[in-house]
Amino acid sequence: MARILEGQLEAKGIRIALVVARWNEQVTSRLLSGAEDALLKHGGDRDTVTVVHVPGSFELPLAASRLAATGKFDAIVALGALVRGETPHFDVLAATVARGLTQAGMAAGIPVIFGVLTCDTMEQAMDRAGGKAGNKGWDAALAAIEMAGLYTRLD
Ligand code: DLZ
Repeated sequence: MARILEGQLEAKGIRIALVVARWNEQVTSRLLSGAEDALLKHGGDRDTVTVVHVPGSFELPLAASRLAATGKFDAIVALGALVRGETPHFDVLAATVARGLTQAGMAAGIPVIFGVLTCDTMEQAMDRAGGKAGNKGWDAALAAIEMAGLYTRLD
């Protein structure tokens, strides 16, 4: 019989930092609410949740990497909303942010979760921030809870 290792959706005692981009705040504030709801509804405690605001998604990996290096968190959730404009700026940002968040998690050895929307329109972004397509902030927080639990089992 195989030995199965997986994280549970139990947030009690897990120290989580939510790093939130202010750009497209009408979207990111909803992602933040969704993430906070998910943590509290899965046994998390307000005292173990830290919220950090940064100007835009480009700054998410910078703050996530710094927070991860403190050793004070079991997981970090990066929340942002990239909405395509008329220039290739969006593609550059999306790739840079994804790579930066991956590197931050790998370097520090804790899960850094990608809760960044990459959408063509603001309508698509709002749909994914508590609208008809759910709330990706909630989903990202669940991934953080599960991965933080899994990491303790992998050690
Ligand atoms: C500059 C910029 C643009 C054009 N679009 C977005 C976006 O859709 N979502 C987002 O989170 N941030 C955007 N930014 C801001 C950059 O992420 C960054 O904050 C600035 O370039 C300053 O480094």
